[in-house]
Amino acid sequence: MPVGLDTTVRKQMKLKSLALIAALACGAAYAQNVEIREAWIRTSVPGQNATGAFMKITAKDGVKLVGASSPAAGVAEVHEMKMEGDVMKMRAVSGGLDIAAGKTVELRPGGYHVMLMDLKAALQKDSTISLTLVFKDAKGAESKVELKVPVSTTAPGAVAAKAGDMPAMDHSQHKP
Ligand SMILES: [Cu+2]
Repeated sequence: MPVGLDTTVRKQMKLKSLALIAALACGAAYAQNVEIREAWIRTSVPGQNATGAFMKITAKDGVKLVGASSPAAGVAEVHEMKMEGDVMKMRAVSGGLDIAAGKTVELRPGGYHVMLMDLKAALQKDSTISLTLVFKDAKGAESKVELKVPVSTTAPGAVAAKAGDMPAMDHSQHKP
């Protein structure tokens, strides 16, 4: 009886470690399932406490964006903007932002964004900021995506589409 018990325990332990390896392998493949394009972080001026990170997120399997972090910010949160009466209000997305399978969700000014708060320094144009996004799959397993995000005054798509308008826009946004 004691021998049989011992074998059972050992079997369970083996199973557990196999499950862990499977989870890790899954996490790696899963991170590749999440595609992030056109990420950018808006510049900030000295003394400014917060700014936003924007991007397009696509996932082959449905996921939720549940969190973020960056060495440039004390706090990073997934936010949404919503009209409440005549007032545009911003708040943390509770329970995570749904990224439906195969659909692209755009984080953009005036909509969903990753809010970087408690900024440690002004974010200069053309610098690069590390940003980590945390996703959760349907089973609740978390995975992280590490990004190097350019700091800019406008979205990368807007630069390409409105090249002619850029100098004026750049200038106005550079005023401290
Ligand atoms: Cu916000």
